Amino acid sequence: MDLLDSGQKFSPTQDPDWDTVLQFLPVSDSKQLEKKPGCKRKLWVGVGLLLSAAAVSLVTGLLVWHFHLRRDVRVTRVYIGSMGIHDQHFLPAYEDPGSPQFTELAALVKKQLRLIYSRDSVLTKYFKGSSVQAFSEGDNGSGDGVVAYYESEFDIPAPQQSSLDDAIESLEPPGGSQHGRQGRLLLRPVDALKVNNVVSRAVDPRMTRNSLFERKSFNVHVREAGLVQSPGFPDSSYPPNVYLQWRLRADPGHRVQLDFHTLILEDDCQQDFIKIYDSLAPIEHRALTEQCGYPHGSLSFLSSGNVMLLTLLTSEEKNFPGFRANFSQIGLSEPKCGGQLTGDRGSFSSPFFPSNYPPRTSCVWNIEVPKEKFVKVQFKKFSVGNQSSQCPDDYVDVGGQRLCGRKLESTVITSRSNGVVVKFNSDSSYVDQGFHAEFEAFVPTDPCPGRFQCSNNLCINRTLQCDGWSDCGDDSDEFNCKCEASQLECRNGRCKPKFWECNGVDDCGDNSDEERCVKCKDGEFSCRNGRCVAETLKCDGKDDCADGSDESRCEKSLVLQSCSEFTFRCTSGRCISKLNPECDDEQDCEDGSDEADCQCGMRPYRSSRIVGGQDSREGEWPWQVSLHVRGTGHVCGASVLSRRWLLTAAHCVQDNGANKYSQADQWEALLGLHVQSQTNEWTVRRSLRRIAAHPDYNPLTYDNDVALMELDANVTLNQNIWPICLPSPTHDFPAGQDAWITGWGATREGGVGASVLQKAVVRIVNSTVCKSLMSDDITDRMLCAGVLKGGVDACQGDSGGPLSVTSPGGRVFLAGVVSWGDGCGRRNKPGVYARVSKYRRWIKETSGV
Ligand code: 4AZ
Repeated sequence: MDLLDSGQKFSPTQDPDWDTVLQFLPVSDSKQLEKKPGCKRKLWVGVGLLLSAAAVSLVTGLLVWHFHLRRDVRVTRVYIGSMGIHDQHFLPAYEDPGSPQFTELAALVKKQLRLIYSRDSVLTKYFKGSSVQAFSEGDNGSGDGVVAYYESEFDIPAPQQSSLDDAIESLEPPGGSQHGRQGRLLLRPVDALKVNNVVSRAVDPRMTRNSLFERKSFNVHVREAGLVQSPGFPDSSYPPNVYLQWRLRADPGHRVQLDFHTLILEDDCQQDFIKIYDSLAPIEHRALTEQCGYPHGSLSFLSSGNVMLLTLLTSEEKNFPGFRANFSQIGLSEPKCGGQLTGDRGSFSSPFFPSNYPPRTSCVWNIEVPKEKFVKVQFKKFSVGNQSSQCPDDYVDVGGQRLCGRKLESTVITSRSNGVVVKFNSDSSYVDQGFHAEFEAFVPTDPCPGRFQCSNNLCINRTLQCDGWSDCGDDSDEFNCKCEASQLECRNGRCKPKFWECNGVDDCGDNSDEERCVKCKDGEFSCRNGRCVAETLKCDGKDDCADGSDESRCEKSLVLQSCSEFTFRCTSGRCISKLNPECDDEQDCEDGSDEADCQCGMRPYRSSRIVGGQDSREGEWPWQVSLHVRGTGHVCGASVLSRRWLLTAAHCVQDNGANKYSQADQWEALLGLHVQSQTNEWTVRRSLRRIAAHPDYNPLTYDNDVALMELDANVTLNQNIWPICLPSPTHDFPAGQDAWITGWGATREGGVGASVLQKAVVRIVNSTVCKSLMSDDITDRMLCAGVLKGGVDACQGDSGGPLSVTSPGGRVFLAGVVSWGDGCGRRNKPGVYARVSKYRRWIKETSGV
């Protein structure tokens, strides 16, 4: 029996529709009956009565069946497992299921399983048969011993399934693998195998779905590096209803390494997913990861031994591009983890960081600093297993203190002597990215010389104390502060710049900076022009404020009598009251113009330099363009508006001495690019036909810093090239809203550009606040965004690129074009962007988009 080819077994209790059979009973429609006159009416009444009687008997029958007969309905349960056999040597022929050696050992394994099950009355009674899927070298990698991967099938009355599960689980103690480590003899006959680590688990129900009509497995040796990909990749989507397995084997004494280059599946893991196992069989407690959608974390995986299983399951609907992954093998002893660390400072990481650590790994670091000093260990990145109080799975232990889960701010632990032992441990399933830590020696009497000591033992510059920002990560630098005259005192004791009061953003964190600003009375609405009108007049279709602001944020759209700077104008000239109605998948204008030209702002395959950013995933920002000056390389960013038009910054296309940047032939646009100097099948390189900088661009003030670029030929849109939506002139991007910046610019002020496209999230900054922060150089055609605490910003080389905002409907709009700033990532210095909504008309007139 090969379960991969045997299809799903009938299992009524797993069928979610099972108890909803009654919904198919005929329903009589009383209204219809009343409408028919005379004898027709009687006839219908008769039919109705008959149908009702039939329905009642059907229900009764079903209930009788449900409560009595169903007891006899038998279901097939399949368990999957592995068995360590330590009196056998692994033979190369065991890799081939067609070889006589495979068949011979498989027969012994099946016999052994039958014997194991015979010791339990439930298992013996319902056991049907076993099959062996594969063998691998013994777990210790020495070539001694063999591991067999098998499936066992049981045929059992439906109500007794749980007793079968219990019996299977009780074959070995919880945690499984310790059982019989010494090689307990489980079989008395002469052909007995010496087995240990017998582990069985019920198969993941998704893997036995009825609809799976193609089940296939592939054997891959990873000695020579190569790649695996889903069927059809990259030209077409993966097929529906398949269950595919790739059994990856490395040489003995090696690990399998699997790095995903692309992974784009349906968002719903119940439908399509990949699952990777540290085993050759899909045994749950050896699962390393399960992924679906468009994952963001590290996608590099390592096995603990020389085997790994990659599975792909797909459903009927919504099939996506799939995956491509590189495989290779590396020696089991690489890299060395743990060891002796000495000196005043140093750093260490979990094995393979920033790739995921392998399962079943332990490392110990002995840190020793000069006598009379103590040790401070600071975790810069930490993502180790699940957060729980006991940390029973994967953990880091620092001097007896266990840490697990995800730590967003840096965590600091100090010792009470000049030495500390740090241990790392990963269990047999579900791996994570791990950690990166630094250690430092300090004098106990003066732990932060010349600096402020946070409650969490971090040291920060004294100037950062009481500046309104939490620099310690635990707020301790912002407690017990005396606010200066230029600061407002929040209720929670924090001090914030005065001009942040009443700016519509909760800067204090307890909203106290926004509470004392209500200018209108209770029951009144405050208009943007400062007027107060009765709350009841809001969204009534009339412009009561006289600036339209009482009609601009309405759930339902009303056709208004007058237009204003806050209302959306349909092509017909009529205005509607709904906020940002364009491309929200609901028709609001009578002429449908709010939903015209909406093939934009979606990642085609998602169902959903930057300072302080992180690598983006390929295809995540399909409107991002890299503009290259011929012979120089990347200079600026741009956004795709259509198959033919790009939008960038006017300051990118100004002549500069001998460099004629205003001329189209100087430039090359790279669309669908992810890594600089690495093009692939989705990348399109285009020359420009025309550049149109905004006629009112001011090179001194950077006002109107936008330029359109026409490509020499239309591009074909693909999964990595897609237009972003343009906001209408009245589109509102409120202060405080999240926005994304993307680009290949410098990763710090004065630094060099990034190779992989970077992304970072910033917030729209209130214009009044921005004007005071940027010494009034901000015009109404500019928009500020940033993280005022500092550290996250666009920088040189990001210019011309997009500031993208995701609308509630999931579409992405181009809120701004990266323009200028006071340095990069400085505190209280947001980035300045050209406000795209101000150029909607000019874009239409110049490009037709
Ligand atoms: C630049 O030089 C640049 N921090 C772009 C953006 C910012 C600063 C400089 C904003 O292209």
